[in-house]
This record gives sequence, C-alpha cells and structure tokens, in this order.
Amino acid sequence: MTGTEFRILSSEFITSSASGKDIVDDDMNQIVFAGKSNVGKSSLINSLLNRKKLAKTGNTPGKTRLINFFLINSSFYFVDIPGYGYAAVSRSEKQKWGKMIKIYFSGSKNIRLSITILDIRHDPGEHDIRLIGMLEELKLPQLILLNKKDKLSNNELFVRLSVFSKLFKEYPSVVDVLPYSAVKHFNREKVLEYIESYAAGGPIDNR
Ligand SMILES: Nc1nc2c(ncn2[C@@H]2O[C@H](COP(=O)(O)OP(=O)(O)OP(=O)(O)O)[C@@H](O)[C@H]2O)c(=O)[nH]1
Ligand SMILES: [Mg+2]
Repeated sequence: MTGTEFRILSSEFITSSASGKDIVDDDMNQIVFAGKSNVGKSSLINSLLNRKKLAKTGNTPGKTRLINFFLINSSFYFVDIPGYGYAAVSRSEKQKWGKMIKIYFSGSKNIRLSITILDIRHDPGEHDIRLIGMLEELKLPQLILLNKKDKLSNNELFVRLSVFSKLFKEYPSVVDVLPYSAVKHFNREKVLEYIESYAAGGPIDNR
C-alpha cells in the first residue's frame, strides 16, 4: 500500500447487459464479481462500497439476472455477474446464462481482476470449478473470496481454510484465497487493497 489509504469516494449504477457483450464503450478497467447464486456477490459489492442497497440482494436465488455495471470513483467499474447454478430455473435459461457469462469474460478487454466468490461452508461445485478453470484459461487474475465466514466457529474456520488452501495451488491465476464476511465486513480493507492495485493496472497480455 502507498501512504494514502484507498477510499471509495463515489459509486453509481450505470447500466445492465443481458447479452454479455461489452456495452460500456470506454477504456475504464473492470473488476468482476462472479460466483454461484446466493453466495453473496451483491452483498459483497455493497459491503466494499459501504452502501446498503446499491446492488440488489435477497433470499431468493437469482436476484441478479443481468450483468450490472457500477462506476467507482469515476474511474473503474465493479461488474456484478448473475449467479449460476440456481436450481429453480429452466435448462434453457441456465444455458443462456452460461453463454452470457462466457461471452462477457472472453470478449471484454478491460477486465483486470475477477473476485470469484465461494461459500466458505461448502466445497466448490461443478459450476464453480468450471468458472475458475475458464478464468485460468483466459489468464485472468482471480481473487477467491470464501464468503459467509461469520457462519463458522473458529474451529470450523480453521478446518475449512486448510481444505481451501490445498484446492487452488495449481491455478497460477489465483492471486489469493481469503475468508470474507459481507455481514461483518471481515477482510474489507485487504480486499480493497487488491482492488486498488488491479483497478490501476494496465491491459493483461493474455491473447
Ligand atoms: N451470514 C451471511 N449472510 C450473507 C453474507 N453475504 C450474503 N449473505 C446473505 O446471502 C443471501 C444472498 O446474498 P446476495 O448478495 O443477494 O447473493 P448473490 O450472490 O448476489 O445472489 P444472486 O444475485 O442470486 O446471484 C442474502 O440473504 C444475504 O443477506 C455473509 O457474509 N454472511
Ligand atoms: Mg446478486
């Protein structure tokens, strides 16, 4: 970290995309939030921004259905991706989401970091592994956050962290694996440090 502390000065909703095509036609860097439905992507965005309701959250999985772009400090975007693996949607809807996510990740030149979110209580599922593998193939740096840490006791946390630390050793794209709590804002400062450095970064040479 540099001497001056990184601060969120402003955050505003800009637009949504249903197709996955890059609809923000500018050169600003993007920090993406991706993960299974209900894992807490939108809650995490609100926690980092110190906003209660900017990104819509809820108990009903599938709350976020479009790719949402939020402009931060007038200089880079947070991108909230709809959650995959929501059981109650039809197969064709799931395929549509999968396609949208793939189009977005492979077509957007300004993504600097994916904040890939898992539930700390559960081992990654098939969809999680597929996402993490796709980011690895695209050589996009990813920070894995193990959300809902507040649901575990210290003993349980110790066990879960040792499980996760082994899981991602073979992925060079994984820059760190950290527990998080969107409710308690646990590790907020540390995640903001990563965001500061990646949001200021230049293009990734991966194509
Ligand atoms: N205890 C606890 N609950 C959380 C945490 N983060 C999110 N939640 C809860 O989990 C539920 C889902 O949160 P969302 O932020 O809407 O999840 P999402 O990943 O954006 O879900 P989709 O938009 O459906 O993909 C809500 O009821 C949140 O209050 C956390 O760190 N701890
Ligand atoms: Mg959401």
